[in-house]
Formats: sequence, C-alpha cells, structure tokens
Amino acid sequence: NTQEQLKKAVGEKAASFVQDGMKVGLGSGSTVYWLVHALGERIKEEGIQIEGIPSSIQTGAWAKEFGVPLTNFAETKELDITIDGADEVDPDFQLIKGGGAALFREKIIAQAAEKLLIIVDESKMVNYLGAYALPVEILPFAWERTVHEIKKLGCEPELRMKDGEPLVTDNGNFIADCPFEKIEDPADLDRKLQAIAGVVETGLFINMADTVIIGNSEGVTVKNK
Ligand code: DER
Repeated sequence: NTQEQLKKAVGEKAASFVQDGMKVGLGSGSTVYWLVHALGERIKEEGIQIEGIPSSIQTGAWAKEFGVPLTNFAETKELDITIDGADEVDPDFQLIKGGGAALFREKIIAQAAEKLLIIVDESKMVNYLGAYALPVEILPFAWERTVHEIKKLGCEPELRMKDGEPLVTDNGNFIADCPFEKIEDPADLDRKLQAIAGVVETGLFINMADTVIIGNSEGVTVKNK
C-alpha cells in the first residue's frame, strides 16, 4: 500500500547516506525494515563494507536476513551514523519514539553516533508532540508506584500489554504509554520523568535528530536541523 511504499522510499534514501566503511546504528520499526533491506541491496550490488549495531532483537534478525554484517559495543564505541524511525517529529526535530518498545536501546545507539538520521512517512510530522501517547520504559519492580508518580505529571499512564500480560522489553522492563495530549515543553517533561527512580528511559529524544527524511506522495524530502 502507499504508506508501505513511502516507508520503502525513505528507507532507500537513508541507505544512500551510508558510505563504505561506516559503522551504522540500526533503529527499529517498520520503516527501518526497509532501511536494512536497502543496505543489504547496496552491500550485494556495490560491495560496500559496513557494520551495524541493531537496537532490537528484531532489527538484528532483519540484518541477518538481508546480509548486513553486525558489530557490537565491545568492538565499536563510536558510530558514524544512526538511522531510526519515529512516532512523532515536531518542528524543532524533537521526537516521540518507542512505538516498537525499543526506545531504550534506540536512545543508546542514537547517542553513540556522530549523526542521527530519522526516517518517517509524512503522517509522523506534527506541530507539537503529544497526540501519540509517550512510551516510557519502567522497571517492573514498584511499577505501580512509578505509574502513580508519572500520573502527577498530568497523564493517565497505561501499561502496554501483550497477550494479556505486561509487554516485556528486550531489557526485561515494562512500557507505560503516557497520553499527555499536548507536550508544551518536551525537554522539561523529559527531565521530570527521568527524575522518577523507576523510570528507566523515555521516548522523548530531545536535541538528538540532525536530519529527517520525510516520505509523501510527491516523493522524499530531506530536512536538516
Ligand atoms: O519504536 C520506535 O521508536 C520506532 O522507531 C517507531 O518510532 C517508528 O516505527 P515505524 O517506523 O514502524 O512507524
């Protein structure tokens, strides 16, 4: 369908930013699927030598499927570029991420890179963050207390469920989806959430994205911060 075609188009465009010899952070989600696919094609057709670090078990599986060699932080401490999706992008390139429950590893892999490239279809571009419930990774221990503290910041958190049980992330934690509706000051909210001991990481990616590649019916647009 057309949304899938938009994801494929931005994935391919993003793959063109990867140069021979680069160490690449690989995000998570259905748009990143097309990035990994496109990188596999470039390795096959052009013989470029790259290595990736995946931000989820799922992305690692796609890398294996498409022939993208993997490295890890034991071997590689700095990445040249990280490419990832997002659930919302505001005009300042502040992000909400975590729709795929991979936000913790995604943020580590984003921080490890010289440059963060975000790939989205146009439906993710918003005037302000918050219509998408903010995913927050929380420790299972005392989760009810952590949710109680998050509530005080002005939302009704919902524990993300999977097959009738709380979803467990790759890191063994829970995800609370927090519908703030409209986040006036994303940086301030992130600070307040991080101050809660049971909060492991938030889906607010503040001042991290350098470039956003947007797919729409006219084609692909590259926007730099
Ligand atoms: O979970 C995540 O952070 C993903 O990157 C998500 O934000 C985008 O997933 P999508 O490309 O499947 O919409």
